[in-house]
Amino acid sequence: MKKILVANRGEIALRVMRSAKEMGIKTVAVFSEADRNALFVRYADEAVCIGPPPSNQSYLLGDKIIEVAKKLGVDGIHPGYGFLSENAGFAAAVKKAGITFIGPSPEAMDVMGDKLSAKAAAKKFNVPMVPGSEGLLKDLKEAISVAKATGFPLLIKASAGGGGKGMRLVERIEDVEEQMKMAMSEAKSAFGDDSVFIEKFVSGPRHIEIQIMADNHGNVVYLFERECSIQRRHQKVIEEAPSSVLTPELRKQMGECAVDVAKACNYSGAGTVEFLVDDTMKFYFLEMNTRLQVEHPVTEMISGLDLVKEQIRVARGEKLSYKQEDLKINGHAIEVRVCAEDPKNNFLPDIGKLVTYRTPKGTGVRVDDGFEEGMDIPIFYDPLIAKLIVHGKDREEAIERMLRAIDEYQITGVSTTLQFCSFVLKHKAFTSGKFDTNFIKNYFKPEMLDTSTKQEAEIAALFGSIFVNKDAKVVKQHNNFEEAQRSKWKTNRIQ
Ligand code: MV4
Repeated sequence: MKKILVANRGEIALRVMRSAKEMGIKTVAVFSEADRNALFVRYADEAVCIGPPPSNQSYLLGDKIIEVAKKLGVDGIHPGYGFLSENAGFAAAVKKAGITFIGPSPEAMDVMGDKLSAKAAAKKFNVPMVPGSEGLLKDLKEAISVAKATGFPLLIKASAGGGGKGMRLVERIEDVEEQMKMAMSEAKSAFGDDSVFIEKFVSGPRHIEIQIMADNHGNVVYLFERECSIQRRHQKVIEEAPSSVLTPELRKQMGECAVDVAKACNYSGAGTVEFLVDDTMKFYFLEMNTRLQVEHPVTEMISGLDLVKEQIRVARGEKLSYKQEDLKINGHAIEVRVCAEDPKNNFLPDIGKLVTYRTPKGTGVRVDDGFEEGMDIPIFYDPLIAKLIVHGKDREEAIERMLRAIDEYQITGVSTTLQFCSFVLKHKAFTSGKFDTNFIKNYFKPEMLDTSTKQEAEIAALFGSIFVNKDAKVVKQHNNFEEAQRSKWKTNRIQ
Protein backbone atom coordinates (compact mmCIF):
# COMPACT_ATOMS: atom_id res chain seq x y z
CA MET A 1 0.00 0.00 0.00
CA LYS A 2 1.58 3.25 -1.17
CA LYS A 3 -1.22 5.82 -1.10
CA ILE A 4 -4.26 6.01 1.19
CA LEU A 5 -7.32 8.21 0.75
CA VAL A 6 -9.03 9.18 3.99
CA ALA A 7 -12.78 9.40 3.42
CA ASN A 8 -13.35 11.58 6.48
CA ARG A 9 -12.56 14.96 8.04
CA GLY A 10 -11.41 16.64 11.23
CA GLU A 11 -9.38 15.02 13.97
CA ILE A 12 -9.82 11.46 12.75
CA ALA A 13 -8.66 12.26 9.21
CA LEU A 14 -5.51 13.84 10.66
CA ARG A 15 -5.02 10.96 13.11
CA VAL A 16 -5.19 8.38 10.27
CA MET A 17 -2.79 10.39 8.09
CA ARG A 18 -0.22 10.57 10.89
CA SER A 19 -0.04 6.80 11.14
CA ALA A 20 0.11 6.46 7.36
CA LYS A 21 3.00 8.93 7.25
CA GLU A 22 4.95 6.96 9.87
CA MET A 23 4.50 3.90 7.65
CA GLY A 24 5.85 5.76 4.59
CA ILE A 25 2.42 5.82 2.93
CA LYS A 26 1.25 8.90 0.96
CA THR A 27 -2.13 10.40 1.87
CA VAL A 28 -5.04 11.96 0.00
CA ALA A 29 -7.66 14.17 1.68
CA VAL A 30 -11.12 14.71 0.25
CA PHE A 31 -12.85 17.74 1.70
CA SER A 32 -15.94 19.89 1.55
CA GLU A 33 -15.96 23.63 0.94
CA ALA A 34 -16.37 24.17 4.70
CA ASP A 35 -13.03 22.42 5.36
CA ARG A 36 -10.84 24.18 2.78
CA ASN A 37 -8.48 25.50 5.47
CA ALA A 38 -8.70 22.51 7.80
CA LEU A 39 -5.51 20.97 9.21
CA PHE A 40 -6.17 17.55 7.69
CA VAL A 41 -6.37 19.14 4.22
CA ARG A 42 -3.01 20.87 4.69
CA TYR A 43 -1.45 17.73 6.18
CA ALA A 44 -2.35 15.46 3.25
CA ASP A 45 0.07 15.01 0.34
CA GLU A 46 -2.82 15.67 -2.06
CA ALA A 47 -6.28 17.11 -1.41
CA VAL A 48 -9.42 17.29 -3.53
CA CYS A 49 -12.57 19.31 -2.88
CA ILE A 50 -15.58 17.06 -3.40
CA GLY A 51 -18.50 19.41 -2.83
CA PRO A 52 -20.46 21.85 -0.70
CA PRO A 53 -20.53 21.65 3.12
CA PRO A 54 -23.55 19.41 3.80
CA SER A 55 -22.29 15.81 4.20
CA ASN A 56 -24.86 14.43 1.76
CA GLN A 57 -23.19 16.61 -0.89
CA SER A 58 -19.62 15.76 0.12
CA TYR A 59 -18.45 13.24 2.76
CA LEU A 60 -21.30 10.83 2.01
CA LEU A 61 -20.74 10.74 -1.76
CA GLY A 62 -19.13 7.31 -1.97
CA ASP A 63 -19.00 7.13 -5.77
CA LYS A 64 -17.40 10.55 -6.09
CA ILE A 65 -14.79 9.65 -3.48
CA ILE A 66 -13.99 6.38 -5.29
CA GLU A 67 -13.66 8.35 -8.55
CA VAL A 68 -11.08 10.66 -6.93
CA ALA A 69 -9.27 7.62 -5.53
CA LYS A 70 -9.04 5.99 -8.96
CA LYS A 71 -7.86 9.19 -10.63
CA LEU A 72 -5.07 9.68 -8.06
CA GLY A 73 -3.90 6.06 -8.08
CA VAL A 74 -4.94 5.41 -4.49
CA ASP A 75 -4.64 1.80 -3.32
CA GLY A 76 -6.43 1.97 0.03
CA ILE A 77 -9.38 3.91 1.50
CA HIS A 78 -9.70 4.51 5.24
CA PRO A 79 -13.25 5.53 6.23
CA GLY A 80 -12.59 6.78 9.80
CA TYR A 81 -15.74 6.78 11.94
CA GLY A 82 -19.23 8.05 11.04
CA PHE A 83 -20.00 9.01 7.41
CA LEU A 84 -19.37 5.94 5.18
CA SER A 85 -17.50 3.87 7.76
CA GLU A 86 -20.26 1.31 8.36
CA ASN A 87 -21.77 1.39 4.89
CA ALA A 88 -21.41 -2.11 3.42
CA GLY A 89 -22.40 -0.81 -0.04
CA PHE A 90 -19.49 1.62 0.01
CA ALA A 91 -17.04 -1.06 1.17
CA ALA A 92 -18.24 -3.30 -1.67
CA ALA A 93 -17.92 -0.49 -4.25
CA VAL A 94 -14.37 0.27 -3.07
CA LYS A 95 -13.45 -3.40 -3.48
CA LYS A 96 -15.08 -3.52 -6.93
CA ALA A 97 -12.96 -0.53 -7.99
CA GLY A 98 -9.86 -2.60 -7.17
CA ILE A 99 -9.03 -0.56 -4.08
CA THR A 100 -8.51 -1.98 -0.57
CA PHE A 101 -11.17 -0.93 1.97
CA ILE A 102 -9.34 -0.53 5.29
CA GLY A 103 -11.96 -2.28 7.39
CA PRO A 104 -13.97 -5.50 7.49
CA SER A 105 -15.62 -7.21 4.52
CA PRO A 106 -19.00 -5.91 3.29
CA GLU A 107 -20.49 -9.25 4.41
CA ALA A 108 -19.30 -8.82 8.01
CA MET A 109 -20.63 -5.24 7.99
CA ASP A 110 -24.00 -6.48 6.72
CA VAL A 111 -24.32 -9.16 9.42
CA MET A 112 -23.39 -6.78 12.25
CA GLY A 113 -25.27 -3.79 10.82
CA ASP A 114 -28.53 -5.50 11.62
CA LYS A 115 -29.10 -6.25 15.34
CA LEU A 116 -31.17 -9.37 14.69
CA SER A 117 -28.67 -10.97 12.33
CA ALA A 118 -25.85 -9.93 14.71
CA LYS A 119 -27.61 -11.66 17.61
CA ALA A 120 -28.33 -14.73 15.50
CA ALA A 121 -24.64 -15.01 14.56
CA ALA A 122 -23.48 -14.50 18.16
CA LYS A 123 -25.98 -17.07 19.44
CA LYS A 124 -24.16 -19.85 17.58
CA PHE A 125 -21.19 -19.24 19.89
CA ASN A 126 -23.30 -19.14 23.07
CA VAL A 127 -22.54 -15.48 23.69
CA PRO A 128 -24.82 -14.31 26.56
CA MET A 129 -27.73 -12.13 25.50
CA VAL A 130 -30.54 -10.25 27.25
CA PRO A 131 -33.66 -12.49 27.49
CA GLY A 132 -36.40 -11.57 25.03
CA SER A 133 -37.71 -12.52 21.61
CA GLU A 134 -35.95 -15.17 19.56
CA GLY A 135 -35.46 -12.91 16.57
CA LEU A 136 -38.00 -10.84 14.71
CA LEU A 137 -41.49 -10.20 16.14
CA LYS A 138 -43.85 -11.43 13.43
CA ASP A 139 -47.04 -9.81 14.73
CA LEU A 140 -48.78 -8.32 17.75
CA LYS A 141 -49.90 -11.71 19.00
CA GLU A 142 -46.31 -12.91 19.19
CA ALA A 143 -45.23 -9.61 20.77
CA ILE A 144 -47.79 -10.03 23.55
CA SER A 145 -46.82 -13.60 24.33
CA VAL A 146 -43.08 -12.76 24.29
CA ALA A 147 -43.75 -9.70 26.48
CA LYS A 148 -45.58 -11.86 29.05
CA ALA A 149 -42.79 -14.42 29.08
CA THR A 150 -40.06 -11.74 29.31
CA GLY A 151 -41.64 -9.61 32.03
CA PHE A 152 -41.68 -5.83 32.51
CA PRO A 153 -40.21 -3.33 32.00
CA LEU A 154 -39.00 -4.32 28.55
CA LEU A 155 -37.60 -2.64 25.48
CA ILE A 156 -38.82 -2.85 21.92
CA LYS A 157 -35.80 -2.27 19.70
CA ALA A 158 -35.46 -1.68 15.97
CA SER A 159 -33.21 -4.24 14.30
CA ALA A 160 -31.80 -1.59 11.96
CA GLY A 161 -31.39 0.92 14.81
CA GLY A 162 -28.40 1.74 16.91
CA GLY A 163 -27.25 4.32 19.41
CA GLY A 164 -30.69 4.30 21.03
CA LYS A 165 -32.63 5.14 17.87
CA GLY A 166 -35.94 3.32 17.49
CA MET A 167 -35.98 2.04 21.11
CA ARG A 168 -39.19 2.09 23.23
CA LEU A 169 -39.57 1.33 26.92
CA VAL A 170 -42.73 -0.60 27.79
CA GLU A 171 -43.86 -0.86 31.41
CA ARG A 172 -47.23 -2.63 31.15
CA ILE A 173 -48.84 -5.28 28.96
CA GLU A 174 -51.58 -2.80 27.94
CA ASP A 175 -48.94 -0.63 26.25
CA VAL A 176 -47.33 -3.32 24.12
CA GLU A 177 -49.60 -2.78 21.10
CA GLU A 178 -49.22 0.99 20.92
CA GLN A 179 -45.47 0.98 21.58
CA MET A 180 -44.87 -1.77 19.05
CA LYS A 181 -46.74 0.21 16.39
CA MET A 182 -44.77 3.34 17.27
CA ALA A 183 -41.43 1.48 17.22
CA MET A 184 -42.26 -0.08 13.85
CA SER A 185 -43.33 3.15 12.18
CA GLU A 186 -40.33 5.01 13.63
CA ALA A 187 -38.01 2.28 12.36
CA LYS A 188 -39.70 2.25 8.96
CA SER A 189 -39.25 5.98 8.42
CA ALA A 190 -35.74 6.19 9.93
CA PHE A 191 -34.21 3.04 8.42
CA GLY A 192 -36.66 1.79 5.81
CA ASP A 193 -36.97 -1.43 7.79
CA ASP A 194 -39.65 -2.04 10.42
CA SER A 195 -38.17 -5.19 12.00
CA VAL A 196 -38.37 -5.01 15.80
CA PHE A 197 -37.58 -7.33 18.70
CA ILE A 198 -38.06 -7.44 22.46
CA GLU A 199 -35.45 -7.45 25.22
CA LYS A 200 -35.91 -7.36 28.96
CA PHE A 201 -34.94 -3.91 30.24
CA VAL A 202 -31.67 -4.00 32.17
CA SER A 203 -31.95 -1.07 34.60
CA GLY A 204 -28.91 1.01 35.50
CA PRO A 205 -26.49 -0.95 33.31
CA ARG A 206 -22.87 -0.22 32.58
CA HIS A 207 -21.80 0.12 28.96
CA ILE A 208 -18.57 -1.80 28.56
CA GLU A 209 -17.13 -2.51 25.14
CA ILE A 210 -14.30 -4.77 24.03
CA GLN A 211 -11.82 -3.77 21.32
CA ILE A 212 -10.93 -6.64 19.04
CA MET A 213 -8.42 -6.96 16.22
CA ALA A 214 -8.62 -9.69 13.59
CA ASP A 215 -6.47 -10.55 10.58
CA ASN A 216 -7.39 -12.36 7.36
CA HIS A 217 -5.73 -15.59 8.55
CA GLY A 218 -8.17 -16.51 11.31
CA ASN A 219 -6.34 -14.82 14.19
CA VAL A 220 -8.45 -12.70 16.55
CA VAL A 221 -7.38 -11.03 19.80
CA TYR A 222 -9.12 -8.77 22.28
CA LEU A 223 -7.41 -5.53 23.31
CA PHE A 224 -9.33 -5.30 26.59
CA GLU A 225 -12.28 -3.10 27.47
CA ARG A 226 -13.38 0.51 27.48
CA GLU A 227 -15.81 1.75 30.10
CA CYS A 228 -18.23 4.11 28.33
CA SER A 229 -21.05 4.46 30.86
CA ILE A 230 -20.76 8.24 31.14
CA GLN A 231 -23.08 9.18 28.30
CA ARG A 232 -25.67 11.81 27.57
CA ARG A 233 -28.46 11.08 25.11
CA HIS A 234 -26.44 8.18 23.75
CA GLN A 235 -23.42 10.43 23.20
CA LYS A 236 -20.35 9.29 25.10
CA VAL A 237 -18.76 12.01 27.21
CA ILE A 238 -15.92 10.27 29.07
CA GLU A 239 -14.32 6.92 28.28
CA GLU A 240 -11.67 5.00 30.14
CA ALA A 241 -9.61 1.84 29.97
CA PRO A 242 -9.53 -0.42 31.81
CA SER A 243 -12.92 -0.46 33.56
CA SER A 244 -12.65 -0.14 37.33
CA VAL A 245 -15.18 -2.94 37.90
CA LEU A 246 -13.92 -5.86 35.80
CA THR A 247 -12.01 -8.63 37.53
CA PRO A 248 -9.33 -10.41 35.49
CA GLU A 249 -11.70 -13.41 35.20
CA LEU A 250 -14.63 -11.34 33.91
CA ARG A 251 -12.29 -9.47 31.53
CA LYS A 252 -11.13 -12.78 30.08
CA GLN A 253 -14.71 -14.08 29.75
CA MET A 254 -15.96 -10.93 28.03
CA GLY A 255 -12.83 -10.73 25.87
CA GLU A 256 -13.30 -14.32 24.70
CA CYS A 257 -16.99 -13.69 23.96
CA ALA A 258 -16.01 -10.63 21.89
CA VAL A 259 -13.53 -12.78 19.94
CA ASP A 260 -16.35 -15.29 19.31
CA VAL A 261 -18.62 -12.53 18.00
CA ALA A 262 -15.83 -11.50 15.60
CA LYS A 263 -15.37 -15.11 14.49
CA ALA A 264 -19.14 -15.46 14.01
CA CYS A 265 -19.00 -12.94 11.13
CA ASN A 266 -15.53 -13.71 9.82
CA TYR A 267 -14.41 -10.31 10.97
CA SER A 268 -11.19 -8.64 9.90
CA GLY A 269 -9.58 -5.43 11.15
CA ALA A 270 -10.45 -3.36 14.22
CA GLY A 271 -13.90 -3.81 15.72
CA THR A 272 -15.78 -3.20 18.94
CA VAL A 273 -18.19 -5.52 20.70
CA GLU A 274 -20.63 -3.73 23.01
CA PHE A 275 -21.93 -5.29 26.21
CA LEU A 276 -24.31 -4.23 28.95
CA VAL A 277 -23.19 -5.24 32.44
CA ASP A 278 -25.90 -5.37 35.12
CA ASP A 279 -25.61 -4.69 38.86
CA THR A 280 -24.84 -8.38 39.54
CA MET A 281 -21.97 -8.22 36.99
CA LYS A 282 -23.77 -10.39 34.45
CA PHE A 283 -22.91 -9.28 30.93
CA TYR A 284 -24.96 -9.34 27.72
CA PHE A 285 -23.97 -8.83 24.09
CA LEU A 286 -25.68 -5.78 22.56
CA GLU A 287 -24.15 -5.07 19.16
CA MET A 288 -20.88 -4.85 17.25
CA ASN A 289 -19.45 -1.68 15.74
CA THR A 290 -17.55 -2.46 12.57
CA ARG A 291 -15.34 0.64 12.57
CA LEU A 292 -12.53 2.36 14.42
CA GLN A 293 -14.25 4.17 17.29
CA VAL A 294 -13.91 7.74 18.51
CA GLU A 295 -12.60 6.48 21.85
CA HIS A 296 -9.95 4.11 20.41
CA PRO A 297 -7.05 6.18 21.86
CA VAL A 298 -7.65 4.95 25.43
CA THR A 299 -7.05 1.41 24.15
CA GLU A 300 -3.90 2.57 22.35
CA MET A 301 -2.56 4.09 25.57
CA ILE A 302 -3.02 0.95 27.68
CA SER A 303 -2.07 -1.59 25.00
CA GLY A 304 0.85 0.26 23.39
CA LEU A 305 -0.56 -0.48 19.92
CA ASP A 306 -1.37 2.00 17.15
CA LEU A 307 -4.80 0.77 16.02
CA VAL A 308 -4.67 2.58 12.67
CA LYS A 309 -1.33 0.96 11.82
CA GLU A 310 -2.80 -2.39 12.85
CA GLN A 311 -5.79 -1.77 10.55
CA ILE A 312 -3.48 -0.95 7.65
CA ARG A 313 -1.29 -4.01 8.27
CA VAL A 314 -4.33 -6.28 8.36
CA ALA A 315 -5.70 -4.68 5.17
CA ARG A 316 -2.34 -5.39 3.48
CA GLY A 317 -2.85 -9.06 4.32
CA GLU A 318 -0.32 -9.29 7.14
CA LYS A 319 -0.79 -11.57 10.14
CA LEU A 320 -1.21 -10.10 13.62
CA SER A 321 2.31 -9.93 15.07
CA TYR A 322 1.15 -10.82 18.63
CA LYS A 323 -0.92 -13.44 20.38
CA GLN A 324 -3.43 -12.95 23.18
CA GLU A 325 -0.89 -13.95 25.82
CA ASP A 326 1.57 -11.28 24.60
CA LEU A 327 -0.91 -8.51 25.42
CA LYS A 328 -1.18 -6.83 28.78
CA ILE A 329 -2.74 -3.72 30.26
CA ASN A 330 -0.29 -0.94 31.03
CA GLY A 331 -1.64 1.69 33.45
CA HIS A 332 -4.88 3.58 33.00
CA ALA A 333 -6.18 5.94 30.30
CA ILE A 334 -9.08 8.39 30.21
CA GLU A 335 -10.53 10.36 27.30
CA VAL A 336 -12.86 13.34 27.49
CA ARG A 337 -14.65 14.63 24.44
CA VAL A 338 -14.16 18.37 24.13
CA CYS A 339 -17.32 19.48 22.34
CA ALA A 340 -18.48 22.92 21.26
CA GLU A 341 -21.62 22.65 23.37
CA ASP A 342 -22.99 24.63 26.27
CA PRO A 343 -23.58 22.39 29.32
CA LYS A 344 -25.34 25.29 31.04
CA ASN A 345 -27.84 25.47 28.20
CA ASN A 346 -28.91 21.87 27.73
CA PHE A 347 -25.71 21.06 25.78
CA LEU A 348 -26.86 23.02 22.74
CA PRO A 349 -24.18 23.20 20.05
CA ASP A 350 -22.24 26.44 20.33
CA ILE A 351 -20.39 27.01 17.10
CA GLY A 352 -18.17 29.97 16.36
CA LYS A 353 -14.54 30.99 16.23
CA LEU A 354 -11.83 29.55 18.46
CA VAL A 355 -10.64 32.97 19.59
CA THR A 356 -8.17 31.42 22.03
CA TYR A 357 -7.09 27.82 21.54
CA ARG A 358 -4.17 26.48 23.63
CA THR A 359 -3.91 22.76 24.26
CA PRO A 360 -2.52 21.18 27.43
CA LYS A 361 0.93 19.59 27.29
CA GLY A 362 3.28 17.58 29.47
CA THR A 363 3.68 14.01 30.71
CA GLY A 364 0.98 11.56 29.71
CA VAL A 365 -1.18 14.02 27.77
CA ARG A 366 -2.39 13.45 24.20
CA VAL A 367 -4.70 15.76 22.26
CA ASP A 368 -6.31 14.50 19.05
CA ASP A 369 -7.75 17.56 17.34
CA GLY A 370 -8.05 19.19 13.95
CA PHE A 371 -8.25 22.89 14.77
CA GLU A 372 -5.93 25.82 15.37
CA GLU A 373 -6.50 29.14 17.13
CA GLY A 374 -8.55 31.49 14.95
CA MET A 375 -10.40 28.75 13.10
CA ASP A 376 -14.17 28.48 12.88
CA ILE A 377 -15.99 25.34 13.95
CA PRO A 378 -18.26 24.50 11.01
CA ILE A 379 -21.96 24.09 11.79
CA PHE A 380 -22.40 21.26 9.33
CA TYR A 381 -20.74 18.45 11.28
CA ASP A 382 -20.59 17.11 14.80
CA PRO A 383 -19.44 19.54 17.48
CA LEU A 384 -16.28 17.65 18.53
CA ILE A 385 -13.38 20.10 18.90
CA ALA A 386 -10.88 17.64 20.30
CA LYS A 387 -10.34 14.47 22.26
CA LEU A 388 -8.22 14.97 25.34
CA ILE A 389 -6.59 11.73 26.41
CA VAL A 390 -4.36 11.10 29.42
CA HIS A 391 -2.40 8.08 30.56
CA GLY A 392 -1.23 7.40 34.10
CA LYS A 393 0.16 4.55 36.18
CA ASP A 394 -3.26 3.95 37.74
CA ARG A 395 -6.80 5.37 37.72
CA GLU A 396 -6.09 7.89 40.43
CA GLU A 397 -3.11 9.35 38.60
CA ALA A 398 -5.08 9.41 35.33
CA ILE A 399 -7.91 11.38 36.99
CA GLU A 400 -5.47 13.86 38.57
CA ARG A 401 -3.68 14.26 35.25
CA MET A 402 -6.93 14.84 33.40
CA LEU A 403 -8.00 17.53 35.86
CA ARG A 404 -4.61 19.22 35.43
CA ALA A 405 -4.87 19.00 31.63
CA ILE A 406 -8.41 20.41 31.61
CA ASP A 407 -7.17 23.28 33.75
CA GLU A 408 -4.40 24.01 31.21
CA TYR A 409 -6.75 23.87 28.22
CA GLN A 410 -7.61 27.41 27.10
CA ILE A 411 -10.55 27.85 24.79
CA THR A 412 -12.47 31.07 24.29
CA GLY A 413 -14.96 32.03 21.62
CA VAL A 414 -17.15 28.98 22.08
CA SER A 415 -18.59 27.17 25.10
CA THR A 416 -17.16 23.71 25.65
CA THR A 417 -17.85 20.63 27.73
CA LEU A 418 -14.46 20.90 29.52
CA GLN A 419 -15.76 22.27 32.86
CA PHE A 420 -18.57 19.77 32.78
CA CYS A 421 -16.01 16.97 32.41
CA SER A 422 -14.12 18.32 35.44
CA PHE A 423 -17.35 18.16 37.41
CA VAL A 424 -17.80 14.50 36.47
CA LEU A 425 -14.18 13.56 37.20
CA LYS A 426 -14.37 15.10 40.68
CA HIS A 427 -17.71 13.52 41.56
CA LYS A 428 -17.61 10.84 44.24
CA ALA A 429 -19.72 8.48 42.15
CA PHE A 430 -17.07 8.72 39.42
CA THR A 431 -13.97 8.52 41.61
CA SER A 432 -15.41 5.57 43.55
CA GLY A 433 -16.07 3.76 40.26
CA LYS A 434 -19.66 3.06 41.33
CA PHE A 435 -21.61 4.56 38.46
CA ASP A 436 -23.77 3.42 35.56
CA THR A 437 -25.32 4.85 32.39
CA ASN A 438 -27.64 7.04 34.51
CA PHE A 439 -24.75 9.06 35.98
CA ILE A 440 -25.55 12.37 34.26
CA LYS A 441 -29.30 12.03 34.74
CA ASN A 442 -28.80 11.22 38.43
CA TYR A 443 -26.08 13.66 39.43
CA PHE A 444 -25.88 16.60 37.04
CA LYS A 445 -27.75 19.89 37.08
CA PRO A 446 -26.54 22.89 35.06
CA GLU A 447 -26.41 25.05 38.26
CA MET A 448 -23.61 22.80 39.48
CA LEU A 449 -21.14 24.40 37.08
CA ASP A 450 -19.50 27.75 37.86
CA THR A 451 -21.49 30.38 36.03
CA SER A 452 -18.26 31.50 34.44
CA THR A 453 -14.98 29.76 33.77
CA LYS A 454 -11.69 30.96 35.18
CA GLN A 455 -10.54 32.13 31.76
CA GLU A 456 -13.70 34.14 31.21
CA ALA A 457 -13.22 35.72 34.63
CA GLU A 458 -9.61 36.59 33.82
CA ILE A 459 -10.59 38.18 30.53
CA ALA A 460 -13.40 40.08 32.22
CA ALA A 461 -10.89 41.26 34.79
CA LEU A 462 -8.39 42.33 32.15
CA PHE A 463 -10.97 44.49 30.47
CA GLY A 464 -12.18 45.78 33.80
CA SER A 465 -15.69 44.74 32.91
CA ILE A 466 -16.91 43.37 36.19
CA PHE A 467 -20.41 44.24 35.23
CA VAL A 468 -20.54 41.65 32.46
CA ASN A 469 -21.17 39.08 35.14
CA LYS A 470 -22.60 39.91 38.53
CA ASP A 471 -21.96 36.44 39.90
CA ALA A 472 -20.17 36.61 43.24
CA LYS A 473 -17.65 33.92 42.33
CA VAL A 474 -16.57 35.75 39.22
CA VAL A 475 -16.23 39.02 41.06
CA LYS A 476 -14.13 37.20 43.65
CA GLN A 477 -11.96 35.64 40.97
CA HIS A 478 -11.74 39.01 39.32
CA ASN A 479 -10.61 40.58 42.56
CA ASN A 480 -8.05 37.83 43.13
CA PHE A 481 -6.80 38.28 39.63
CA GLU A 482 -6.56 42.05 39.95
CA GLU A 483 -4.83 41.68 43.28
CA ALA A 484 -2.31 39.35 41.69
CA GLN A 485 -1.78 41.73 38.79
CA ARG A 486 -1.36 44.67 41.15
CA SER A 487 1.22 42.95 43.30
CA LYS A 488 3.06 41.77 40.20
CA TRP A 489 3.10 45.31 38.91
CA LYS A 490 4.31 46.62 42.26
CA THR A 491 7.06 44.01 42.32
CA ASN A 492 8.10 44.99 38.83
CA ARG A 493 8.21 48.63 39.85
CA ILE A 494 10.35 47.92 42.88
CA GLN A 495 12.79 45.94 40.79
C1 MV4 B 1 -30.53 -1.60 26.60
C2 MV4 B 1 -30.66 -0.99 27.86
C3 MV4 B 1 -31.25 -1.72 28.86
N1 MV4 B 1 -31.70 -2.96 28.62
N2 MV4 B 1 -30.99 -2.85 26.41
C4 MV4 B 1 -28.93 2.25 24.28
C5 MV4 B 1 -28.19 2.33 22.99
C6 MV4 B 1 -28.15 0.97 22.42
N3 MV4 B 1 -26.81 0.66 21.99
C7 MV4 B 1 -28.61 0.08 23.50
N4 MV4 B 1 -29.04 0.88 24.60
C8 MV4 B 1 -29.55 0.30 25.71
N5 MV4 B 1 -30.00 -0.97 25.57
C9 MV4 B 1 -31.56 -3.50 27.40
N6 MV4 B 1 -32.04 -4.71 27.19
C10 MV4 B 1 -30.20 0.30 28.04
C11 MV4 B 1 -29.64 0.96 26.96
C12 MV4 B 1 -29.18 2.29 27.24
C13 MV4 B 1 -27.83 2.60 27.23
C14 MV4 B 1 -26.87 1.66 26.89
C15 MV4 B 1 -25.55 1.97 26.89
C16 MV4 B 1 -25.15 3.25 27.25
C17 MV4 B 1 -26.06 4.21 27.58
C18 MV4 B 1 -27.42 3.90 27.57
C19 MV4 B 1 -28.35 4.88 27.90
C20 MV4 B 1 -29.69 4.57 27.88
C21 MV4 B 1 -30.11 3.27 27.55
